[in-house]
Amino acid sequence: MPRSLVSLAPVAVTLFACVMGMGFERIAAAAEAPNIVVIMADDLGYGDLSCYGATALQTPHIDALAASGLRFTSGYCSASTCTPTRYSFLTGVYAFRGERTGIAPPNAPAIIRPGTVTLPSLLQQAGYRTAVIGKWHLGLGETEPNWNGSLSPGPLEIGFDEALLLPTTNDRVPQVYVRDRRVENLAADDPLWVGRTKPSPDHPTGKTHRDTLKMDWSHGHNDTIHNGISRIGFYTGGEEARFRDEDLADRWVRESIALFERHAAAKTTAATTAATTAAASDAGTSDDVPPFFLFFSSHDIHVPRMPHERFQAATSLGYRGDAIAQLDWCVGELTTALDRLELRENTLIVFCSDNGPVLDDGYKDGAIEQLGSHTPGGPFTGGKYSVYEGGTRTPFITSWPGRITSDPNGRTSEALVCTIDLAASLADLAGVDVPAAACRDSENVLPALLGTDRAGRERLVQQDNGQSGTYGYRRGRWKLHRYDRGRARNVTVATPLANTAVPPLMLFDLETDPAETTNLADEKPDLTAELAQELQAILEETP
Ligand code: NG6
Ligand code: CA
Repeated sequence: MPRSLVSLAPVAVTLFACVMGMGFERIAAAAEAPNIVVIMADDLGYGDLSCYGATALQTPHIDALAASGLRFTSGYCSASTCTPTRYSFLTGVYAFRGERTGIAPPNAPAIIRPGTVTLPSLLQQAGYRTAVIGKWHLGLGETEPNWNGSLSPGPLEIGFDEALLLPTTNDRVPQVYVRDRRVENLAADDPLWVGRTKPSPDHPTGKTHRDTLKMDWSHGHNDTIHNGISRIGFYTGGEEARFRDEDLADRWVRESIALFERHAAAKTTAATTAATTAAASDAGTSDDVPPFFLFFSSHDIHVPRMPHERFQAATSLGYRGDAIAQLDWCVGELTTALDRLELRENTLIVFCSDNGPVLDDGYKDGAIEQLGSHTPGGPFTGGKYSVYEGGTRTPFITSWPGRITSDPNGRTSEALVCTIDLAASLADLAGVDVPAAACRDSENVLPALLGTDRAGRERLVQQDNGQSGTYGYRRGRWKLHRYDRGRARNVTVATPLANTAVPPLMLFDLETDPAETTNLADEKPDLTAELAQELQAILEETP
């Protein structure tokens, strides 16, 4: 049992605070709360895991995670692209309410401004030690990133105690790690320059040096070349700071396990200190070490899909499948480490994706040619860039062996939950109040996440990108599509750039037609109008 801080021996308090780098008050609230790990995959579709029905490849570690907890069949991310989903995940606010919440370019400034109440800031307030490891893609810096100086504001200004980042996306420049506020391993005499135009006439690009590439591009992605792959945007310098795409997953895993180990070591130290502080009968115990929140933000399976050599050809699906195998390996490494350190029982793991699947997203990596009978979106239509269900209904798994009971056959939940709900739900779990005006679109669905309630939220707005004017709106079994521009993208998962003409409003019955094939708007004009009004009211809602 955690002890009252009032009775903690001063020496022990100082020690814990020093070990975890935090103040006295932050230890208090969270003493009994579990560690939290949110694993967010990139571009992973509903049908991409064997526990969600894939047969062309196996994902044993993610399947085991699902078998140890709950697998959601109506788990969503809030948008079908990365930046808006991540914005909503961290802030609990729909992306259409924010500014610059569309897909962020390489030199985007910090999109979530300091002072914003966020999931990590709430958890910090509850006493958690918070970290983000992996893809960021939410901008850095005041007006643009200062690549050679302090990359502030960034994650450390909105609630993370530490960060190891892929600053943008793996297909956007630059290919460097950012540690907290600085580019890691940046040599003073080799500054990093990042820009939108070719820096010199002889600067090699995917267009001029196409025959040298180890993976060819199919659309876009033909600017600066790094690691034999041309990217979106231009950069020079920072040679020592650059990573190999093949090594990203290993780095995220190594860094995460080191974090778990630091936590376990702090617990051991605290327990030893408590035992040797004989004079204080009610001294602190290892329970007083603050829990951690880790946002494990995998770059897999975003393009360029370039998994480590040991995963190349691990599946018959080409690099897209091999990247899924690598992602599955990551999950296995994390859970194994938590088991080994005896932290698993008291750690809630949430596994999710930032948007639905895409096949050719700019590189010729065999995703279409080697697809065979695999269906990345499972039973759903559309994928990344789309408000059809395939765009946002994605794998969603919760596991907490100490709290969520398991079932050898795997428990499923039909509750409607979304990554946007993690802010309010995890704040509740950590025992901290969300200020009235904050995280306004985040619903507390904690009972659904823990499997004690089958309902979840009633309605959800889905988006494709920041402020695009394209919306999906689910209320129970009904799904409304609204296209202010009369065009839909990526109606089939293999055609991300296709712009299909569509009516401004469509209505589908997800219960009888999960693939959204039959538009019922003409048959049910009243219901269509009612849902359109509800959606409009949410769009216009002011705090
Ligand atoms: C698009 C890119 C795509 C991907 C996406 C962002 C082109 C033609 N397409 O603009 O390859 O980078 O942005 O993906 O450049 S996300 O998952 O980070 O949202
Ligand atoms: Ca993505």
